Amino acid sequence: KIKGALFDLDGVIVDTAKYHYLAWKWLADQWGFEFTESDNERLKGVSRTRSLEIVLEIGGIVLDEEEKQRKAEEKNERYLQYIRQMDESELLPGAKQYLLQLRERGVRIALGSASKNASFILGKVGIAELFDAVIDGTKVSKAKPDPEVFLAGCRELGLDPEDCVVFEDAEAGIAAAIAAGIYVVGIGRQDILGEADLVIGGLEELVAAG
Ligand code: G16
Ligand code: MG
Repeated sequence: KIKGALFDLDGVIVDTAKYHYLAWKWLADQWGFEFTESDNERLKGVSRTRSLEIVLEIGGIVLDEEEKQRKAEEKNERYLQYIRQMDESELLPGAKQYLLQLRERGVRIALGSASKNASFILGKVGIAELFDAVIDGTKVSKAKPDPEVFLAGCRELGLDPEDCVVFEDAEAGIAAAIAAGIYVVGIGRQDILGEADLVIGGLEELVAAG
């Protein structure tokens, strides 16, 4: 029986990938190269710093450490302009209902996200109080596929990994859950997330299943 559930944020609870995309594209436009939605797939679940490195690689641009830090900050400022506008309507289908169902069953809930803006976003969409623990990019040093974020989540919930389940939309996140020894449900496409123990289209399928 499951005692704890760990949720990724972007792609599982909200679709912030579109705002990350717009903010990175804004930087790419300034540099004068094309940054496509398919390029953006490579940034999902990846830390801000690593995302910038991928974007620079796509554009063939070389920056020193100081410039990289400045550009990462500029991207984040732009991203914040989008997420400041977020509200409950941006929750993905079934997300809130499923969290409420789990709470009714006494399952403890943690967030396991790479984002440094995770707590802010949970507040904006009005579900911060549904989480017993929030592990995000401000708390971990090793990014997914390292298991650190999910192991820290289990620890904060006071549960063993084998009593928990992870919900993830990114390959790196699924690899992180597997490395942590946690049962993992992939949210998205079977052909991309085949490593997961189970793949579903979205949390609304679990709400329907009851
Ligand atoms: C999310 C996104 C990534 C983003 C990362 C860091 O991860 O999927 O694209 O680069 O957070 O975000 P920030 O710049 O806000 O710190 P997750 O783990 O929630 O899917
Ligand atoms: Mg994700």
